[in-house]
Amino acid sequence: MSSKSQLNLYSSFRRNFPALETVLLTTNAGTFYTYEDAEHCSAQIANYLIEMGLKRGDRVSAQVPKSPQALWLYLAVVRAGMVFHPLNTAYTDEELHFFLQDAAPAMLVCDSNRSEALQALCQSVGTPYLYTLDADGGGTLVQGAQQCSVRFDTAATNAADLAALVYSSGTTGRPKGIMLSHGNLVENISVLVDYWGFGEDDCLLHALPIFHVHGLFVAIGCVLMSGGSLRWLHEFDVKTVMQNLPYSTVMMGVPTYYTRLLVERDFNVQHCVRTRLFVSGSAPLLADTFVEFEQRTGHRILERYGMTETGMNTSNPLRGERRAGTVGFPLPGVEVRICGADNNILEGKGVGGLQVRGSNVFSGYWNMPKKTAEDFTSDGFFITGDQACMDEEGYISIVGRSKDMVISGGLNVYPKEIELLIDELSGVKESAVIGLPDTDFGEVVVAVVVLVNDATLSGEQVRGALKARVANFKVPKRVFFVDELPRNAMGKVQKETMRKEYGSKAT
Ligand code: MLC
Ligand code: AMP
Repeated sequence: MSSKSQLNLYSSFRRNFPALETVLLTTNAGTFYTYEDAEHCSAQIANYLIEMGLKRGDRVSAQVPKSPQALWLYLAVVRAGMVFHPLNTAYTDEELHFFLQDAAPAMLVCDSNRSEALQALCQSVGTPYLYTLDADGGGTLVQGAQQCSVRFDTAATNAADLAALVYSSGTTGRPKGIMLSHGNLVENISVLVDYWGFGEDDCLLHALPIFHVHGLFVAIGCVLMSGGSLRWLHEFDVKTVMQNLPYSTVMMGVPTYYTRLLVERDFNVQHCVRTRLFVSGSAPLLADTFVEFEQRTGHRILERYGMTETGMNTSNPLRGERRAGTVGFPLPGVEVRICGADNNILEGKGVGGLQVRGSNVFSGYWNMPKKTAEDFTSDGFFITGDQACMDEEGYISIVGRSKDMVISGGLNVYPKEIELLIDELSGVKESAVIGLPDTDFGEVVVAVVVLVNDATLSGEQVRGALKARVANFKVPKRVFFVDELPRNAMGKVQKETMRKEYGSKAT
């Protein structure tokens, strides 16, 4: 596919829609929405955005609770050739301030209960429009769009045009906007539909948030690209998942979803009577979880590996052997190589940095050409920052990270961002943030803090100060106070030493 070829993600979905009266989505309350609802409601919102004067390429930022209407908004933005910018609902006003300033959207859509606070924020950063969309689908956006036509000619975008801007934090503490094109998304989703055997008979249990690649592009994408349906839960609640699983053929989740299911003593094979496939990703799935899940249900969880920057890169096979502790093979069209420190290709021997190349890989970071250049090799491979190895049969395992990052319940936390905030607190000399193993979240964020002489500060005070500034999942679950941080001869803080020391004390 050339970057100039005409392509729109929505049009690619639309070509695979079944008869429009077919049910696309059923909520836990039993309300259902058809493909016609998706087509008509997204058309109305797209018309409304254009009526307001928004243009192709404009960013539309959305910090909205999960609802079918939030899905229509995403489809509308893509149809109109605008750029969808999803935001974690846990982000604080301070975090939003950065995102709005950086992405410079033409519109922010938020929950009504946040609109007053965000009105002032929009004014201060110059975001022209603020609309609301609530968990029940109400709010000014849908209300306004209702008078618009249900017909809309999807924009004739090119493969290289941006469809989405998704932020991830960085090792410097400054989040980066990842530019994803229509081509990136169509290519990756089409490959997944084939590789995982999606079809019209599939019903996917959707409990993931829709502000990340996993829930938004992978899970919803596979369904819309194959004409299947969604069992739509507004969050992951284990009891509700168990009630809905018997109606579902596929479930996708982060490892915490599977460990939480296994904690339920009455979760068993009966819940999985219709399910043909369980997919896990976004964080490492422990071999123990894989084994226990198979013992309990007879299903071998299919683990895959991806990133916001690349979509999905590797996957265990649908039909061949799925191996615990591995993320399988490179997906069709994705080139994967493992390289040593001097960028030499390891040819299957030993652990090295994982690099990927393919039309799934993003075009760069928003307004950060220098960072973009740093993260690509001269021959166009993206340096993922993950450490991997490959066994003799070609199965790849992710064994570590060269980037300082914690993944907690499938959400990434960059220690630097939190350390900078802790260091600003009065009485703090310095701090180190690390991830420690946790049976529920996989890893949890923990802070190790050195106070200045005579300062008194409690762990709860540190946590309280952080809660006011960053999303909850980034707030350290524990705070340890020490006289000094362990350092090597070069003065570099030894996080591995701390992980060993505090590993047993964290949970
Ligand atoms: C919530 N909390 C978390 C947390 N989620 N803390 C650490 N890590 C998390 N992931 C906070 C809550 O705010 C609360 O704080 C306390 O921890 C307990 O919350 P909980 O009720 O147990 O959490 P819950 O609401 O059930 O959420 C947990 C979760 C959720 C695992 C269900 O985080 C989730 O759905 N995660 C999926 C994330 C995801 O989609 N990742 C994909 C990224 S895309 P307090 O202070 O109130 O007690 C990607 C690419 C790829 O990575 O390859 O897919
Ligand atoms: P994100 O920035 O949220 O897209 O997270 C991407 C990161 O999640 C990757 O770089 C990996 O470190 C991690 N990741 C995703 N899937 C897996 C997996 N199956 N096993 C281990 N790590 C994973």
